Amino acid sequence: MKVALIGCGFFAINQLHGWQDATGAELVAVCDRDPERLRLVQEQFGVTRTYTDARAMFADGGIDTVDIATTVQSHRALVELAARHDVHVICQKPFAQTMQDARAMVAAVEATGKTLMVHENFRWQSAVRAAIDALRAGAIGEPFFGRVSFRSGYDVFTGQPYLAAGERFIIEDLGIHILDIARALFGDVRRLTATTRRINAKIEGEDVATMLLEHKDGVTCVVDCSYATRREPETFPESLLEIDGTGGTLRLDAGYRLTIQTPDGSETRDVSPPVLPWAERPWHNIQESVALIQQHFVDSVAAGTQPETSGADNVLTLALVEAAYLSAAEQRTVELSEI
Ligand code: NAD
Ligand code: 89Y
Repeated sequence: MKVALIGCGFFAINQLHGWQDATGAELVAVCDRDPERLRLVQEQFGVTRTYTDARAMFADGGIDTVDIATTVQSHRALVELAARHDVHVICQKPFAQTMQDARAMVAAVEATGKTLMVHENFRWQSAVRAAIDALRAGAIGEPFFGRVSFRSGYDVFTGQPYLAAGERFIIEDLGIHILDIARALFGDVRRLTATTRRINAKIEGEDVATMLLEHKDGVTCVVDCSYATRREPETFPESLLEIDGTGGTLRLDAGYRLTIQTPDGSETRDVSPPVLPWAERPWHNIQESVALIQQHFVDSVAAGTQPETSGADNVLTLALVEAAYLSAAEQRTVELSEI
């Protein structure tokens, strides 16, 4: 699979390493409208085909898949451009600024018969995946309660300054991943209630969000996110889990400790992610999930199957984001059928 990447910014470095490590894929071109970013990436990764304009890159051809690693404002135009050139598409989260844009992008790629995946990688973090696998294997029976929690005081604004400037912050940027983990664990959602707060006066958007999800299969789940929580140990970027089931409980605690308790006893496993050769703490958890989701994409296309976080699937995660903002603004429970 010949892969081209658009948007050589802060996070794309991980994706470029992921492509170098992937089996069955080759990075053939990179594009960034900023020539300086392009130069840095060309030097680091030795890619010879470089472009400041995505249209010129597609016009030159020789691309099977485009990996869009830009921020959300450019996603729709780039996904539709890619669809016009009949290539498979990966698009970073948040997929779209509106549900209308998200649905239009899904339709545009669907019409070509190519594969569209949203780079929704948190469910691929190996510790989270260990919990998903245990739950799906029935380790604690039928789940009826869940808590998916991400609370941190880590400074994300130095690396990603745009996060401080948006009217929306934590639900759109980070909560989207945590909501997606809830979907991976408990399936789709019927209704949602949310509250938000802004604690950090130096940013525009909300940095605390607490959401109550009623899943269609009967699970009640609390999804709580904060970038205003200063505590030791600092757990960035760990997602912590507590799940009660009819046959036991499952916890993913700080330090990547997975505990499963049943009437037969309690077992705790260390499910720490590896630190890949190009990764660094504390980001290694996210970085490994980037490599894993990209390999999953290559394998899905080769097998002719849909990736877990296909465009159509991710529209349902995006709907939770929209429902949470609507719920917080109108101080009411939102039915997902409204979104
Ligand atoms: P960034 O601003 O550092 O990088 C974006 C790059 O895209 C910039 O270099 C910019 O010049 C380029 N660009 C923008 N529009 C372009 C266009 N039309 N054509 C060519 N180049 C263009 O942003 P970032 O922090 O790297 O974030 C990128 C995306 O990754 C965001 O959507 C963010 O939410 C997401 N992200 C995901 C994760 C994750 O774990 N999945 C983590 C961090 C960031
Ligand atoms: O942009 C965010 C993401 O997707 O994961 C963590 C992050 O970098 C900061 O919240």
